[in-house]
Amino acid sequence: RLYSTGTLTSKLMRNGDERKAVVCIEGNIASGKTTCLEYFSKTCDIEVLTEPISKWRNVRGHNPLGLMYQDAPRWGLTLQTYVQLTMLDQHISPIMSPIRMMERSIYSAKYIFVENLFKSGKMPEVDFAVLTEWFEWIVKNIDIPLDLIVYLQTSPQKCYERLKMRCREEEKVIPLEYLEAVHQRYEDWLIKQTLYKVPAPVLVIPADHDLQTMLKQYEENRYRILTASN
Ligand code: TTP
Ligand code: MG
Repeated sequence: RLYSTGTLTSKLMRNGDERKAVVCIEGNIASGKTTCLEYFSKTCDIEVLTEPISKWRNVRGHNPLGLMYQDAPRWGLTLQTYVQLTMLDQHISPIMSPIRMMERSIYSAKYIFVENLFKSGKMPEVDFAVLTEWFEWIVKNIDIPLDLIVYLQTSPQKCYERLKMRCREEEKVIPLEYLEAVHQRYEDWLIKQTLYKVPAPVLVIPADHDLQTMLKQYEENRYRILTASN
């Protein structure tokens, strides 16, 4: 069923709840987060923040993302410090519409990627300690609005196929095992909920399907997603 954003907005107002809703799209590398955001940005009037990956590939002429994939122990801290800054910058930017959707969050940067680098022995303990201090200071002192996490749940194999197909230069070195590790961390965080505090309710959408089926599922979940703050 189709719900126009206008209807939803007036529904929110009628309920006397004018709070703006923030929805984060989460999932493995190449799980389809950007496609999901594009679908909603085209079909309703919401604010969509795409991931600042172009910044991670070019900060004043340097490419921390590429450096990290070439030599994780040396450059992991550099990349993750910058990822944390750019995600925070997005989280605290003024919300311009009743509903904001964004790709990932400061939480997955820490809980998935930083922890994975450290646990797999690719990040020195002191780098991990400094990043963790920064992260904890941020979430303690800065308000990060978040109403719903949409988890695009994939198999690592499917992400591997999509990653190979899209062929992002920096990512050519990624082995299947890396996607398996990221997947495991996501499952522990958002499904088993054993790892860390989950900062918002989680909506799981199975995301191994072809594009047509995925779009249909987004349509089916539209209402739930767009009324995230209720
Ligand atoms: P993703 O955030 O997974 O974005 P994507 O565009 O690949 O996903 P989708 O296809 O679902 O839209 O990752 C972007 C790249 O940045 C990827 O190579 C993983 C890397 N990355 C890190 O190394 N550390 C981090 O903290 C984050 C958030 C990403
Ligand atoms: Mg993307």
